[in-house]
Amino acid sequence: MKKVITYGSFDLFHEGHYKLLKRAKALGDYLIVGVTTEHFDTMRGKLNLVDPIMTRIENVKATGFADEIIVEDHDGQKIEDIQKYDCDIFTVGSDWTGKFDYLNAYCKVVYLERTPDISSSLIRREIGTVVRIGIIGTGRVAPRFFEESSYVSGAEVVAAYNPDVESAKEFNDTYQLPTYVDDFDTFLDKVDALYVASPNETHADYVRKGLEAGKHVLCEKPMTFTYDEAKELYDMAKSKGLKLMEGIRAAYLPVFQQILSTAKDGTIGKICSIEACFSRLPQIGSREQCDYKYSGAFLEYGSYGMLPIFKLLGVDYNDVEIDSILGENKIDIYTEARFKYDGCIATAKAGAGVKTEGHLIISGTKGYILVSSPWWLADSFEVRYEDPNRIERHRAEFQGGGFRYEISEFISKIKDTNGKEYKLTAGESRAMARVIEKFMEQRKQIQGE
Ligand code: C2G
Repeated sequence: MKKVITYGSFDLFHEGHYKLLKRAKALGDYLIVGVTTEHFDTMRGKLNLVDPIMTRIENVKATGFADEIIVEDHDGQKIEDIQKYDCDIFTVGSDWTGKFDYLNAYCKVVYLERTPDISSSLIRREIGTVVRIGIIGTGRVAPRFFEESSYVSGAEVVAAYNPDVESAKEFNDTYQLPTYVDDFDTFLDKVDALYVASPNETHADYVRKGLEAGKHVLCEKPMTFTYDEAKELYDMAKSKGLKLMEGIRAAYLPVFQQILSTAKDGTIGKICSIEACFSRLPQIGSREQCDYKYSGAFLEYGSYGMLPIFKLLGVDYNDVEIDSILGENKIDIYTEARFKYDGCIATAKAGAGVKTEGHLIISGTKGYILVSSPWWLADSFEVRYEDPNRIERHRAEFQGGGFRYEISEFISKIKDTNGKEYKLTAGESRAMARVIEKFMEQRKQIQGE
């Protein structure tokens, strides 16, 4: 008996999938179909599938071609399955030509011609599940957002706005966006959602304007400089049924959820100390070095440090002390925010002109979690104990620059109107604004304005 195996997500099951399975079955006598889990698709950077796994399995089953259906949930599983099920042929569509040649060592590999002009992405567009995104601010981060958004199903960047018309035009040309408009209201008409990546002091106004126009908003950190304004904006979003999300990338990386779970499940005992550092040496003349009012170490990177602290210890700390080392124009080149909780001290360190190790250490009564630099872009972490030989290593891969997970979360939130937020809540984001407000008050006193 000739055994054939194939894999896929089979999201929004269509004719291309049907034909592939039919031809796969015809290659042998017995067909095994591996359907991917959501977790596996996230790890391989295929984000925002529409159908849940049970629906996708049912759809494969309904074709009648599969003699057996299995679930694919990790890298390297194909080799295991081929050996375990003693398969003669591995097959997949021609969009993968060459990618699975390494399986020839285990069985015959056949690439079947992909059915043209049909794909899950096209269907998503037809049924209107694509979120049209407009980027505000076409500076350093916008190109990265654009590139990574192309990996998120259901997200499409359609326009970019910048009051500096030349910069917007250049961005439009480079990325060949379908629409170019220099009028802000017309720009808003073209989109369902906004990504705000403009200078820090303009964030809140753009968010407000977007929400007023009925758009969902993903805003770069810091969204506001005051607690009240953060509250006002989140309240406004809620009352209008819109999604508002602060873009602190680390919160959405696959590894971060694992770090939090490990820290909370008792592995390291009671958490007594958290130290989270983020530093970068700014380029000469850059915003981080020169904009002494709205930039500097803490405004640029402080949110990263506060993230694991608020996620693990909550936002009701007893006290916070903020101290800075100042550079030219009294801009902070290094800032530490020390939070005191009952039984725990936590420090967020931010450097823009001072280089620190960019680690995250969560210390407990039984052991500690070490996330090596750069912790905000980690794909692994360690749990360590008194015995230096006892080290538990955890891995959680991510694809690309890690941005796509944040974009994916934004799109999921927009689509899932009832979904509970948990990766970065409005409450945590507001709490960060409260600390930033305190920092800004101290800055004003120091800078004498
Ligand atoms: N397919 C096709 N014609 C289309 C679309 C898809 O023949 N128009 C094929 C794909 O090449 C694949 C199968 O249908 O063999 C399932 O496609 P997807 O659901 O997109 O799954 P994919 O991401 O290709 O996963 O481990 C997973 C596998 O690597 C393939």
